[in-house]
Amino acid sequence: MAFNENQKHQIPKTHPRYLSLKYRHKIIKGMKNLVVAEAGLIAHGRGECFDYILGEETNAPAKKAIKAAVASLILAERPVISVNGNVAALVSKDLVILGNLLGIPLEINLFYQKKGRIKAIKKTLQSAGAKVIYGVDSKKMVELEGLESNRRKVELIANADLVMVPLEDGDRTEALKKLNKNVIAIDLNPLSRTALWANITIVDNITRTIPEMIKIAQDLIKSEKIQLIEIVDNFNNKQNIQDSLDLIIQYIENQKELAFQNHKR
Ligand code: PTJ
Repeated sequence: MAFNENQKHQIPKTHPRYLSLKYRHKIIKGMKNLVVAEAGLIAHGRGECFDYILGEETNAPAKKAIKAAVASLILAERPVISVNGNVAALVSKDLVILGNLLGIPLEINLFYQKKGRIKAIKKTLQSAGAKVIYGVDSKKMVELEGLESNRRKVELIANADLVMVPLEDGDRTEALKKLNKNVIAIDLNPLSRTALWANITIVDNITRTIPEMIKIAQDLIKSEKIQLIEIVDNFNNKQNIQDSLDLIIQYIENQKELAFQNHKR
């Protein structure tokens, strides 16, 4: 399987790091067509590093957070899913499916402003099947209080009661929380400011998280409101982040023993 014409014969599906390379190439392609910011490559690399020490799988704490996140998205009155360049490059199709399934609008919100980026991301989302996309018309945008970065410019997010912010830099979650909004973060770094400030933090790779959210959503949309409330009320974000950190520690401990056994020369 080729990722692009130039690399046709270089990365076979049997490559042990095929999936990781596939997503790297999506990010590179995204950067070339303006979807991904240059810094998005660095952000992706940081994510890869955390994913590595999490065992590159959706672990039990992540699954718990995903369930709580889906329940709260169904319960919310005005939820919005925020989309940046990396998110659009990696999971557009699944994000559109999730948004349609739960009736949640997608809003483009970027940290790095550059001519042509919003248009490129809009096109990517439209190719993935999105019919309505917010955050594209500057005349409809307002500014969020307490935030100086480009992320302050929002449309539906201004009035949202719950915002899902996948893969985000530091200060917006804090600003959203100060405006009494609930926040769901998807972030492989359990110690990022976004992860620590969010109400629900999913410490997992977004490429696995969104498909898992779709699966859980198909099940939870049939639930009674009271059951959904119970799921959200029983979720403890601080404990869950600490459980993720424990898994990282445990993974590294295990690898200390196993790594050389698995790579005997
Ligand atoms: O498209 P823009 O202009 O809005 O910019 C997007 C980026 C991602 C460049 C911007 O928000 C940024 O600089 O973010 P940071 O500060 O690098 O934070 C991104 C976080 O996402 C880091 O904590 C990474 O570990 C994490 N991350 C990276 N890739 C993934 C991820 N988390 C989940 N899944 C991933 N695939």
